[in-house]
Amino acid sequence: MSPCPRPLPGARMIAGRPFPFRLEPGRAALVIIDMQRDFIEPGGFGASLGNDVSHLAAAVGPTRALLDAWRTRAWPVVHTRESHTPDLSDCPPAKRHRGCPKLRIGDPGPMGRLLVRGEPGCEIVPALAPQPGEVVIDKPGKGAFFATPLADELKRLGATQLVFAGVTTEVCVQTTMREANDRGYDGLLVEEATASYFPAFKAATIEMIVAQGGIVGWCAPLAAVLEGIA
Ligand code: C5J
Repeated sequence: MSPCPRPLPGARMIAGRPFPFRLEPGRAALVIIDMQRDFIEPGGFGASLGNDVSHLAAAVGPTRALLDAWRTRAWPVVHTRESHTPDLSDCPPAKRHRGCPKLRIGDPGPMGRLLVRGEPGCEIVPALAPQPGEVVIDKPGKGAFFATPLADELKRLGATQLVFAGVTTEVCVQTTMREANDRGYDGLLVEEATASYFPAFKAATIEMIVAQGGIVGWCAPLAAVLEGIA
């Protein structure tokens, strides 16, 4: 029986689930979701919701390893930030007023106004700071395609496959992966390069993605991705 999927000349086979992922060099963008201080560090938006932010730190190093691999090869890199304009005109009241957090989006905290563009907390953590030439998408929603130029940017870059890292696994990462899937992209989530405030939710999300023959996409360990593209 022939392997599924069949290797193509020039493609790199990544040992993923539920099947090997056939990565096409230069056409696979690394999409790093919301690795912002507001989610990862104490005092930010994630902490204001009552989360234990220490769970997210583990994803920074593996994401950096992916970023280095993509940068070395000059493959496309996209960073996203969940963020709002200072007047909050792009933040629906339903989002701002949900629940009973200590601080709401736009309120001043130790790292500036929560999830507001230009504030220190809204920035991507220093280890993953975008470099010139890399795309940065400010997104008002959980999904990175909603109300953003992401699709146009991917077209400009010639990207047809998306390799995902970032936080949080079951919220913005999974939402974006599902949006991408519906738009015809092949998506691969790198397991150590994503994290959740709830480790059980991360594990469940990975299972949801790969179930039913990869109904949302693929998942693979970092080592398999680095080995596959080496
Ligand atoms: C959340 C995100 N969890 N980036 N945002 O509100 O996942």
